[in-house]
Amino acid sequence: MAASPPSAPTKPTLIHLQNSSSQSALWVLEELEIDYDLRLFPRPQGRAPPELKETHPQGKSPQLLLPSGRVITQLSAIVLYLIRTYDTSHTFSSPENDPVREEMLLGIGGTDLASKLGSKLMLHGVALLSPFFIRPLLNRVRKFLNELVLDPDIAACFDVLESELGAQEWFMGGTAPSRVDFVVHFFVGLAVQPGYVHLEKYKGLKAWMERCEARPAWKRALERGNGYDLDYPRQWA
Ligand SMILES: N[C@@H](CCC(=O)N[C@@H](CS)C(=O)NCC(=O)O)C(=O)O
Repeated sequence: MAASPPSAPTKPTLIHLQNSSSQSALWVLEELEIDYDLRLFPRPQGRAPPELKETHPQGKSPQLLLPSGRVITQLSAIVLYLIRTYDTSHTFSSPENDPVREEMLLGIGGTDLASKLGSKLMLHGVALLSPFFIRPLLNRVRKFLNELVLDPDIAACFDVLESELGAQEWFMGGTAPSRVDFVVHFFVGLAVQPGYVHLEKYKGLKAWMERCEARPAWKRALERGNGYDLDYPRQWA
């Protein structure tokens, strides 16, 4: 008997890399309580395995594969797609949300913070992994750049986020996290887990992180994922 052809997928598939921002996409899928498939990948030496290029030329995570064959990349776009498609009761987005403020917060908490943290991590990695005899010199350069640009810029992002959150539970108000919370959570964690930023100074953000991580959907996402250790320098050392 001829084998029946493989059935077409009917649900989205998340490509999830260990210890990465795709944990936030997984969190959203769990919040929405929809049916999805998960492909888990380890992160050897911090890099994505080559299989991720089979579905998108950049080979990064997260990727959301749709039954139509469309591949969505970029955490913020994936979260936008998921909420627009599946959040029909507007739990995670209100039609009254100010889209300009939403983009501004995503820019500060995602793009700005991401670029400075990326540079800070890169300098840290170079200093840790370089031959011992040039390490003192690299550490001096690292200290200089951290003090001159990176730390003040990162602190300014945190100051703005703290003030924008104010007394609200969630960045866009309301009673449940929004796209801003889902995306910014990763970058705050990326600063906090290696000890670059201490949340003692940011009482609102500290309580907000705890609120995010107390959600049953976040806990389920952690169980379904394959690890969420963002202290990359400790892993490199
Ligand atoms: N701007 C992209 C960033 C994608 C990205 O760089 N993802 C990282 C994980 S957080 C990755 O795949 N790194 C593995 C590698 O670069 O090899 C987004 O928002 O999704």
